[in-house]
Amino acid sequence: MIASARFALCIVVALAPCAACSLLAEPPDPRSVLADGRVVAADVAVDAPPACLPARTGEVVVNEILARPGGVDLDGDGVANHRDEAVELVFRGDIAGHLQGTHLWVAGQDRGAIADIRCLLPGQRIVLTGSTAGPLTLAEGVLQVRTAKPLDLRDGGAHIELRGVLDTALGQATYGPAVAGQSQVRSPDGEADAALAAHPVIAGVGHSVGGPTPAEPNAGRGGDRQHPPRN
Ligand SMILES: [Ca+2]
Ligand SMILES: [Ca+2]
Repeated sequence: MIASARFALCIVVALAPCAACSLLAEPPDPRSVLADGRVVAADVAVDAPPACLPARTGEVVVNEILARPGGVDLDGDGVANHRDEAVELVFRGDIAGHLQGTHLWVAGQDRGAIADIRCLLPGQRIVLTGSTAGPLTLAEGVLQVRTAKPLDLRDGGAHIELRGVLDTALGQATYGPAVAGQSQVRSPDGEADAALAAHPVIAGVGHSVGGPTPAEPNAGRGGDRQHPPRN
C-alpha cells in the first residue's frame, strides 16, 4: 500500500508541472486594459491564423495623421487627450491582406505590433490607434486596429512607417508640426504619392479619421491605379 501511495504521489508530482505549462500556454487575454483601468474587448481573437496573406511592400497608404487631437475626443470616452491620436490607413493591395504582426515606427521608436487577423479588402480604410484608445464608432467597413503601445505621435512632426512581417515598409509618411484638432491628410485623399496637407476645417472639424476628406478629391476604393512591385 505504501509503495502504491508513493507511486501515486510521484504521478501527481510529475503531472503538476504539465498542468501549469498548459495554463501558461493559453492564448493571451484578448482584452485590452486602458490607462484609466477600463477593460475593452478586442475586436477579434488573436490566436487564429489569418485567412489571407500579409500586406506587402507599399500596399498601405498612410493617409491621415491626427497627431495632436486638441479637443477631439475620437474614442468618445469623454476625454480628449493623447489617447485620441490616430493614423488613418488605406489598403491598396489588389487582393486581401492582413496587418497581423506589422509594427508601427514613429521617429525611430517601435510602437509595437498590430495583433489583428482580419483580412483587408482593396480600398478598405483602417484607423490605427494606440493600445489605450477605446473602441471607435466607425462607418460600416472601416476597421480599427491597435498597436501594442500608445502611438506617441510627436506634436512637432515625425517620420512614421509601417513595417510588415517581412520587415519591409508597407507604407510611410513624414508629417510636419501638428495643429491642435487638425490632422494632416493626403490630397487627393487616398493617394500614396500625394503630399500631406493640413486637413480642411469645416464647421469646426479639422479631421476625417475613418472617412474620406470632405470637399476634396477622393481616390475611391482601390483597383484604379498601378501597384508597386511585389516583394
Ligand atoms: Ca478620448
Ligand atoms: Ca480621412
